[in-house]
Amino acid sequence: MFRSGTPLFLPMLKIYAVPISLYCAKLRIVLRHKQLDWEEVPPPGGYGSDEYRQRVPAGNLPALEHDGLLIADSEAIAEYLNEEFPVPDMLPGNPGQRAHIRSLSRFHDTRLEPAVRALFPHIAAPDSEPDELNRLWSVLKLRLHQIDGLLPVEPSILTLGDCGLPITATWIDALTHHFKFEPIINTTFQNYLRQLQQHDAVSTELKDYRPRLNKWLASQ
Ligand SMILES: N[C@@H](CCC(=O)N[C@@H](CS)C(=O)NCC(=O)O)C(=O)O
Repeated sequence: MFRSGTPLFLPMLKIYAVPISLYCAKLRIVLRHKQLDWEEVPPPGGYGSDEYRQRVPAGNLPALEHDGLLIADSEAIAEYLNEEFPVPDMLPGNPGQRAHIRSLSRFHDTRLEPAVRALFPHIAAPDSEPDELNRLWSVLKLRLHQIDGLLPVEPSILTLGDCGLPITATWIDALTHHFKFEPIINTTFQNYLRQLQQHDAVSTELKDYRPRLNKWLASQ
């Protein structure tokens, strides 16, 4: 069944991605939820290569090629997909509700996830700078505390604001074990994550992603 005005030939969605990338996993949740077909390819020339930068000047992953367009940044891609493939709507509601969804996304991308990423240099040598590691862990705890007030109470509809959080929570969980810290994800956030997993797009992605991440961490 085609929407009226939809051409019979639908250009393929091509995603530049690497399997372990957090933001690529976030984007796959959007693609899965919208039941889209996509082709996932590694960045030409490799991650961080000049060849990839010639194609995608920002050099980051994921990037999307579709219908002559090239877009980098998971959130810009997600919003594009939501407009191009509007069902199911992942940015629903009135302007205020949509602004809430966007603020959750922004908080994830600019505050919570960077606090996780700041820990990456410590993964290979967890005992080398304990004070710095403890400091970074406290920042992450603060970010988790701050996000509480932004979480939807009933995430019965999966929105763009939700898609990064289960992946980042998977990282936090894995790093908690890796660094041998006490768990820091509180009950409110845990309940929210449990409800998100009712969505096939989230549970399917996590089923693939969690073991991949654990394997990668063990190899570091
Ligand atoms: N805000 C960007 C962040 C993307 C990002 O940091 N991607 C990582 C991989 S998970 C990356 O490409 N890092 C290398 C770089 O930025 O050059 C997004 O949402 O896509």
